Amino acid sequence: MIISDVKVITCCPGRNFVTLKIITEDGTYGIGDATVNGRELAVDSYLREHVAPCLIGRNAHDIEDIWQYLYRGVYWRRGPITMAAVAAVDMALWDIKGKVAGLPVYQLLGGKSRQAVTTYAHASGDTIDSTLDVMGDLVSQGFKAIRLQTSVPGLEGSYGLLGDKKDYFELQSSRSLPPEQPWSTTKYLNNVVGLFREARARFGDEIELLHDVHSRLTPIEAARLGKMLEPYNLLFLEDAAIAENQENYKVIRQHTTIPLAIGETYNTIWDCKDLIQNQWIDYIRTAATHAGGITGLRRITDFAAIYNVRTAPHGAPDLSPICFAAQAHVDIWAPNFGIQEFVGFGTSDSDKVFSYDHSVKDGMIHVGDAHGLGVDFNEAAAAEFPYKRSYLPVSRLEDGTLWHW
Ligand code: GCO
Ligand code: MG
Repeated sequence: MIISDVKVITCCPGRNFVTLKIITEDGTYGIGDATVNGRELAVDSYLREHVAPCLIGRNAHDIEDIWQYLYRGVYWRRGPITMAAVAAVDMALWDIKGKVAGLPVYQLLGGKSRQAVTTYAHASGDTIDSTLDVMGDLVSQGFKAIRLQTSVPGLEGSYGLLGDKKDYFELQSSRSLPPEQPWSTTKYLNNVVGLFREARARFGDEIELLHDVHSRLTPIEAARLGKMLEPYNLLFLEDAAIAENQENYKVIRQHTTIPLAIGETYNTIWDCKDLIQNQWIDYIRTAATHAGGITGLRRITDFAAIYNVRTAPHGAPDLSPICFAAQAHVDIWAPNFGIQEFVGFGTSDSDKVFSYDHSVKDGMIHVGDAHGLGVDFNEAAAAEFPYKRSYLPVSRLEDGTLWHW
């Protein structure tokens, strides 16, 4: 299975996606996702200029050796751009191996540990009431776990909400520079607990509730929020604070029993080693695209299992359907799988470019049995949707201080 061609395609069917296609001499191909939201062309160029030439002539079956070659062999280890490139290569090679073996990738990992993959959906709105109306719709569609985000009164534009109602919540758009959003911890803390109190009053105690702080609190503020939310039994509180210093989570953990989740921006096991080993978190949210592909996720998953940490892979819309497929295979295998974030497989435009062999019923992803990852990429359709520069927003405190978005 000698690799004879490598293509990098960056397209924008609604939002930007970087896709890698690895082709072998007999025409078998595999695809991988390398999208880094707002920095797409950095990975595109890394793959095109630095990775593709090293892949030609290698045996596509040597997934582990190629992973090590691109990670350990590169001197400049880790980082979002390098690891997204490694991830895309890794996914494409697992796709090829599955196609050659005549098996879905989950079978190569060890088979199914469950029948289907439980997901959580997003409900958001301008008010607590409208957020809970969205939650009601999701519950009636069969979702059993819902992430709740609501506007903060007095703050223009909050994380997790539809911006101008056309773009998804990150406000990815044709704006020429990153949009700015104000932040006030006091205003947020005064509002957020009511959202969960009302949700429990309206929907009872069985439905699972989640919330994403998007790293805007300091560790001690996060600890306080954890205590305030304890009565409402969240499945987890996500990104309660930044953990560049992993000991931040020791502070939070000392004060609250709320389950904690983090990891969507992490690139390798080293970003979460202390968090996991010290049992400061309950869910690790690394994504296949950003943490070294299926091989990277599998390593983190096995390590986490030893410390009772479960997986909850990132599932935002800036991960392409290829990443969703890769994660679905890992999710259905992982003995310590927790829950998969899910915001739909795509839009009508992205469906012209990507096709997939998975379905969702009653809030669960049913993984198909197509060989490989079970996802495909239409190059001709992608050419109709050229790349458009876009940025994530930035956040500032009300006095102008730059804050964590
Ligand atoms: C989530 C994430 C996303 C990120 C986005 C950034 O939990 O789904 O926080 O909303 O903001 O993926 O690119
Ligand atoms: Mg998040």
